[in-house]
Amino acid sequence: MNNRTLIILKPDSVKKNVIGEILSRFEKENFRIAALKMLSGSKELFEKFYEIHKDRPFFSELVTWMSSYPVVAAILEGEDAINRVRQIVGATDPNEAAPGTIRKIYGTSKGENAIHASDSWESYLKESAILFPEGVCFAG
Ligand code: IDP
Ligand code: MG
Repeated sequence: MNNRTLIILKPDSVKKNVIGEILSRFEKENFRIAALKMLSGSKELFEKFYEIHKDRPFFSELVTWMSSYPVVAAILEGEDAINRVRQIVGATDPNEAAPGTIRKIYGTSKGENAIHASDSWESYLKESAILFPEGVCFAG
């Protein structure tokens, strides 16, 4: 399966007041928003979410930052969603991201890079179970 993915508009995007702009970009790229919420996640929630990075030097900074301010999480539905959304999102470091990608437009640093997007179907299943345990609100 590859027709859904999960994104998080990170604290920097919410602070910059570009939630609508970024969601609109995905709608224009033919994705449907299948679930959507704003949340203030705890450190524990983001420790679980980013568990794969627990031994990386930036882990503590990342978890503290993600839990420091509200974020917006969404499940996007569309053909080849995982790969297409990662392309639209761009490289982790906004300085290295291709022109026109969300991280190039809105990101400021490798840490504060505007948006998260699932990197595989397995990641999507894990991430959506954490952030949307109630499931999607809409399909099709
Ligand atoms: P990705 O989000 O492009 O998949 P990952 O390497 O999986 O990038 O890292 C997860 C998140 O951790 C990044 O989006 C970024 O917010 C943060 N991060 C990654 N590398 C660094 C770093 O070197 N310094 C600070 N934060 C980082
Ligand atoms: Mg990643």
